[in-house]
Amino acid sequence: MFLLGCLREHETGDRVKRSRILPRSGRLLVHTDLHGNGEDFRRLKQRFFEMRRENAETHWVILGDIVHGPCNEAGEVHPEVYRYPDESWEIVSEISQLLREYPEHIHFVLGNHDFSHIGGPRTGRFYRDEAKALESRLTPQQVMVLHDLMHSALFAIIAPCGILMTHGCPSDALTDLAQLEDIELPPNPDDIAGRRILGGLLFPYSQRPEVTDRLLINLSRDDLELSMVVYGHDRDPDGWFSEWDNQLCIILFGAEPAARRYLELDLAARYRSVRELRHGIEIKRLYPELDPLP
Ligand SMILES: [Mn+2]
Repeated sequence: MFLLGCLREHETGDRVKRSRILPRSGRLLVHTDLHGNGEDFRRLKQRFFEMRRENAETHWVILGDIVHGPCNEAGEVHPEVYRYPDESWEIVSEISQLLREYPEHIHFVLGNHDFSHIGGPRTGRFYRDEAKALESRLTPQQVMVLHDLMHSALFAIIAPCGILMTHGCPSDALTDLAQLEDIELPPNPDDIAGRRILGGLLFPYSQRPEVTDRLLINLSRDDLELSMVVYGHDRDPDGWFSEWDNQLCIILFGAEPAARRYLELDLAARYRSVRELRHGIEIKRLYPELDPLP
């Protein structure tokens, strides 16, 4: 038992849950891709606690890519989107702490940048190897906290109000949430099917509408009908886009502050299509005090 105390959760043999179904009442705050932006993170955290004061059943879904901010050169070339200090470590540390305090109400989903720290393909947008660049600035204890958070991450979340939430825009390789529970992190090289499913969740930027329809039908149940995927991973200056009525990408990173968007949803509602989500009510600007972009 003494030894067990020294082991981290994912090393004790306790299975980490990879998917979650949210309750049918309460409020839901959803956003994606922080990429080390501490100002965006603090604004969202403040909003979570405001919503929680109004309704104790408020849930906060963080859809991955919390780490890897821009390099200084990118900040000079595109200051409106990329000039901010990289607070990846501070965000990792705070989310880890918040997950301990609110394990039932805060939900962290793995993104491909997060995955790159625990066996996923290395990303190289701002540095040749962004995982290596971040870890080289951390102490061994901090690296351990970072890896623990990524190892404990979810892969997908369902809200019975009709929404599947993932980091990328998922393929239809996933036919049952139970498939996610067998995928190891880092993935077992022999688990071809599991690697295909995980890749299908983390990397695609869009799908043909019929692929998303198949995915949503496969994951729906008699009492739980899914009508759209909410995801991140992509960038767009408008702060959001929807390719079809069943896919909605919400964007912070890569959009100017005035365009950055996140979602506030009613878990007791029933959203039948992306078109039912209203701007200013469900699709919200993170900085509404700024003049909207033309
Ligand atoms: Mn991504």
